[in-house]
Amino acid sequence: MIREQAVAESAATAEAQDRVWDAFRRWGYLQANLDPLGDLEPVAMPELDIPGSEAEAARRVYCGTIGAEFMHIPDRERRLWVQERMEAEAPVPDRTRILGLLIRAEIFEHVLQTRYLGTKRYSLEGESALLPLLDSILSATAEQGATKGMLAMSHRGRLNVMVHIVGRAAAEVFARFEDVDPRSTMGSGDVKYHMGATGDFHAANGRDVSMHLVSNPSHLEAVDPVLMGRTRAKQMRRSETGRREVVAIAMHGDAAFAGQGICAETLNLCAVPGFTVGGSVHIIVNNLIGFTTVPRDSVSSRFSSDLAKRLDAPIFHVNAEDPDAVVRVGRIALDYRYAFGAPVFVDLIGYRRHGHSEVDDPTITQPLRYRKIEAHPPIWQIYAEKIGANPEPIVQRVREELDAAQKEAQEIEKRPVMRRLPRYWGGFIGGRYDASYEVDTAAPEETIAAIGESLVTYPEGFHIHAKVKKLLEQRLEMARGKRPIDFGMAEALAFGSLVLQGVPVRLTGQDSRRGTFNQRHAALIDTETEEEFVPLEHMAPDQAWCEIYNSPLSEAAVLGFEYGFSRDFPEALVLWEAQFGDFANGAQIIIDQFISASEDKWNLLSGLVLLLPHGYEGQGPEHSSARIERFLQLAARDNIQICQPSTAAQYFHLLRRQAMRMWRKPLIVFTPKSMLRHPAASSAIGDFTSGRFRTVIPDRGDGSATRVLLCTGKIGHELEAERKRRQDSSTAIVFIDQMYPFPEAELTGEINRYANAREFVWVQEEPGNMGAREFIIPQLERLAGRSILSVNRSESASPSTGSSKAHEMEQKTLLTLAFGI
Ligand SMILES: Cc1ncc(C[n+]2csc(CCOP(=O)(O)OP(=O)(O)O)c2C)c(N)n1
Repeated sequence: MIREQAVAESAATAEAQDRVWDAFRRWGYLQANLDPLGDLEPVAMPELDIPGSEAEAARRVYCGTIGAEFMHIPDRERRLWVQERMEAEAPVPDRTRILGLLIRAEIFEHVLQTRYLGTKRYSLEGESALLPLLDSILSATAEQGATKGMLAMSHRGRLNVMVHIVGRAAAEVFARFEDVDPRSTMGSGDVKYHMGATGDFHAANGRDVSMHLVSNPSHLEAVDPVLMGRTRAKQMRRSETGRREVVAIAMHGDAAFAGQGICAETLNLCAVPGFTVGGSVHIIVNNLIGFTTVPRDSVSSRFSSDLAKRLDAPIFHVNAEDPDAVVRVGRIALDYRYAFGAPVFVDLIGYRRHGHSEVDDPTITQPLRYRKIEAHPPIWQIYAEKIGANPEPIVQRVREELDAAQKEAQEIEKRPVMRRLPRYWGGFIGGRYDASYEVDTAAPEETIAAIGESLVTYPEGFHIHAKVKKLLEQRLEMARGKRPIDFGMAEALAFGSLVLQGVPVRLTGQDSRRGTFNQRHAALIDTETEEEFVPLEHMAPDQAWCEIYNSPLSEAAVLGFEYGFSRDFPEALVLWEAQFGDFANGAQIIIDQFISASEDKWNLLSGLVLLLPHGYEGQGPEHSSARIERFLQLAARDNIQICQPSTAAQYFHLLRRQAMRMWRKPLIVFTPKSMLRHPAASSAIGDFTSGRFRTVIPDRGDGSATRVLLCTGKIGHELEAERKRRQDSSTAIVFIDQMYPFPEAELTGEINRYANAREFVWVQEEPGNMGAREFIIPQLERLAGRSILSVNRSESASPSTGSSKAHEMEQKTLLTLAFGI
């Protein structure tokens, strides 16, 4: 009886103890000592006002300099994992290594400050524990078998990280402060704190991890999805071992992480099959300020990391002035990534010693905080004292090393440092277009027939949807030359022929597996089981891979991801599809900052394809225009290609050309909607088995036309129908299927055929302030040596009318004017 009572009592005690610990596991981070300057005050938590030794023990674990947020994770196994690591005894770190890194971080900044007074470097001081943190994470990755660390970060501490983590020579970084010979860089290059860097990290266990810091624009956080896409591509290059070998580490500013929507979009990719990288490590370099703005004005919750709570991921807040805790958290975070293949967050809370850049005076906006900071010793001094080390010899040695590097920098040639591309870029080039790059893109008839057969083949017993079955039967007839080939089939033939040739294909976009316009059906769905079968993955045993994924409902992150992927898979055809071309402007930063400018700024190439459904069909202002005008405005020095294939065969050749040429340039394709199945845009099989992509489709007439209509896309087919209706034999219609690089020779040849022409007219569906007009008319006038008339919708603030009746009237008027101004 007494024994039973004792058992019951001890069970009750254990339960009570558990309740105490659970309270701290759940809420302890809100009372943790996280801010070196004490501005982030503990939250009053009645739940934690618990007396007793058990509470004291729990408080020591959860309210010290680490605040762990993990009780929101639904998976018990993950919670227990974090709990065990937090409640285990803290391992003793290599304090000499930590002190060395802290000193290096700050002396590096001091040398820059004294030698290059007045230039911006975005000092890491106040957050120099970032170096031991990265060191701890990367040393752990080396132990876990990683060979490649992919880093992304913004301005803060970037030069420091380049030298001490990525392994760039300090002299090279200093040389960039000496600036470059302006004649070597006119019109191109970028500032030093945006450039990428490649090198080796020397892990604590003696192994090297090859490092890459991704080039990024000033637009904060825009690089995040690019990092993920690049990581995924590098992982895929290593097949099964990829996830273990390549790790993505993203650093964020606290204000930027809370404020920029692309962070949410990118985080949402983390567990989606087509986009996962097996867990990324995120560090918020949290100095509790963004330029001049304090957290009160930049985030609506307590921590800027709160966005991360949308994921089932742990968040470790850590006081940057306790480097032992910082490196401990780094190790836990990295091990978590490997244990669960899932993302993890470290919120490194420190301060910013100087202004936003070193030319800003922070005492104007935060006088009190900066008074505190001025009186506050640097982290390395506090740490040296804490561990009883004499830092002076190390300080001296580091200073001498950096002084020597600075002298060396003056000897380094003052040319802009452009990135060297990895080996797999060996067979590809950028630069200006040259006609010699063209290749044959036709496919033999037997190949078309064989692809056709595979495209309509599915496993026995597969229950196919009746509508899809009919479509497949039609496709088989197309492949056998019994029916004209439409856009959907042309694309499947392009993909199929490429994978058979060994060229991998990756296409993502919203609803891309079926196709927004019900045109693709890349995946067949069993009507009884919903099992999926992708014929393009089963063409031949030795084919290349083919991945077609539905993406989350994001433009910026998904396009950024695909841009990143294309950067590390140049031999693949990588495509991103917008649901409607209009939505591409949600990814405008990626288009402006990466796709159109990365070769110019960073010497980085990409063969990414954007498929943008475009055309005026009466569906209103939001479903009409992919904004041709904007892409044309971005075009210069052959940086991108801008095309609108007018037929299915043209689309087929364009896609194959993109993959098969050695010239790697982003390709913007305005794709059709209603014309997808239109007979006028369908092509005979002979156009696939011979020919190439034609930049200009000349009129079929003999050149006697007196009126020449020049256009691009759907309107051309409507003009042809109108000409037929009018039985007009004096009007020629010329399609410009490639607007950029401008097909100068082809158009000159075509224009010169019309010696009798009284008028040349540019016809477009778009309003006068949109479409290709502004770009193309001056070019045409230059070639024709005369003025070119224009037919277009009236100038407008929005792309189109919302009324389909009004649309029809406008379209009719366009056609009438085209034939008879
Ligand atoms: C998208 C974007 N908007 C505005 C800016 C201008 N800007 C540069 S740094 C900065 C503050 C960043 O603060 P935080 O993210 O906390 O990083 P910190 O500089 O404090 O390390 C701002 C607003 C920018 N670079 N990018």
